[in-house]
Amino acid sequence: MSVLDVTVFPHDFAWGAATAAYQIEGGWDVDGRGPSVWDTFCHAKGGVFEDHTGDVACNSYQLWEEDLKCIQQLGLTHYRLSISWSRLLPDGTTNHVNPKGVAYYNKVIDDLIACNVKPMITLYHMDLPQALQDLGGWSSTEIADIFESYARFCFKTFGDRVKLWITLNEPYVCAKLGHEDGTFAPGIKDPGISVYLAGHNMLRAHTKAWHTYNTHFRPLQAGQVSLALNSDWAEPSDPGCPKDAAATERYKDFTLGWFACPVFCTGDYPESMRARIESRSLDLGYKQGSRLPRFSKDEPSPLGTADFFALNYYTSRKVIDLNGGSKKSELSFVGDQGAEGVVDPSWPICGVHWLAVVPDGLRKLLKYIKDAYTSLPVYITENGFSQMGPVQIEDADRCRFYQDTLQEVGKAVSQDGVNVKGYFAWSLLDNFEWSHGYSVRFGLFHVDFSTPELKRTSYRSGREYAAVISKHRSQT
Ligand code: PNW
Repeated sequence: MSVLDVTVFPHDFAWGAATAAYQIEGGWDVDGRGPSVWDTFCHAKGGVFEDHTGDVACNSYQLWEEDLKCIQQLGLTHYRLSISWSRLLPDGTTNHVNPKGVAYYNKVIDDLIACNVKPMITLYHMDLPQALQDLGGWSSTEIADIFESYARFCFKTFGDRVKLWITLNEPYVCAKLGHEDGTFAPGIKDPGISVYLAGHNMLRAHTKAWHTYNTHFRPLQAGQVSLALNSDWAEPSDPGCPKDAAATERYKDFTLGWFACPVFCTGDYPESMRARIESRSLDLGYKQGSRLPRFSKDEPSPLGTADFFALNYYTSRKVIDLNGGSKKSELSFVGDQGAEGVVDPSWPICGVHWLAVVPDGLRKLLKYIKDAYTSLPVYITENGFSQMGPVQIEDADRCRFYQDTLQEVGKAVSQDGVNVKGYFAWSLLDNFEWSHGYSVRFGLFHVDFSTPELKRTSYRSGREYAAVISKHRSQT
């Protein structure tokens, strides 16, 4: 990656890679871990490519030290990992703490710090304890307080060493794929209803956890807490068409704004969501009150509950207006949105079908976040490129992708004045890619899933990322 000008990145820039517990840990039923919704979803069969499961995954529960070697080989300054809630608290509540779970994460955190790598910890990355799903999961009101207790436990146990926290990863994906489309655990298909309830309770849970940290832990621990929001960059399919332009604004509101507006702007959902969901509920004869819940005056507001902006960016979309189409009369999230995102035929697709490679979309999105939402520092908490089919250790396309993307991030910093504090590649390792199982590889390190050793081997992109990091660290 010789052409990349690394001097544009601030001297304390966080160079990271990210993973998530269910996608790498394995050890699903050992040492007192309770099941999560993804264990149930995978074991039920039919929802995941060739019925793959995370039972073993990269076996990072036992092979953590191999992961640490990869982290050191890359020269990362930061590593983003998630805690398996049900490994720590097998039934999801602090009534039962699993000491082996506590010991595992203590070791990971201590090892990272001993190697001068700062941990960024995600409390929830799609893997709700099954015991809590049995109580209604994210659709139940009580989940927010249960999450707050879990977060408090983690802050108390690990917060002396962990200074960067993400409460929830991608509430959009968890709510939409898990409760509307049913393609992610817990596999609920309840179009147009559960999606908003789940999203709402996630925001309530995040809000409570942030306040707990702010009041009880920040004074002593001095860390920062946010939630990781995913968003595509979106532009009108036909830039001259006012309907497409309006649809694009709705698309952004329903994706990023759904969570960013309550936290960074107004304390409530975007106006467009309120208006659309309410009027469509009336039109479609839905009588059980608003499908988009209201924030109660008796609870703290989500407004101001993030200390930085955490962005997961993968791809971009061209948006077409859907108001005249078949979705008009359908009770669904996409019908409410009245917009559909499509892939521009000129964009290359990498691996998974939804992942069009559009590095400059990240620069545009960063500028949009600064202009529309907040001037708080931004961490890009996920961004990556997938491979399908035959393994290519010499992954020239992925190398080009990281080079182009980091160049765009550099422009956002130097030309657009966006305060980008760090970049986390998704992912450190090839891992369990949710409904695609192991058929899609996002790693900087290849994992050989065909042998029990699960050997990690650096892709060329891993070596090039290491070179960028080392160059930046030697120049600044
Ligand atoms: C993110 N989609 O999820 C997650 O945070 C990671 O766990 C995941 O491995 C990564 O992106 C790559 O997919 C997404 O279907 C999962 O649009 C699915 C989608 C988007 C993001």
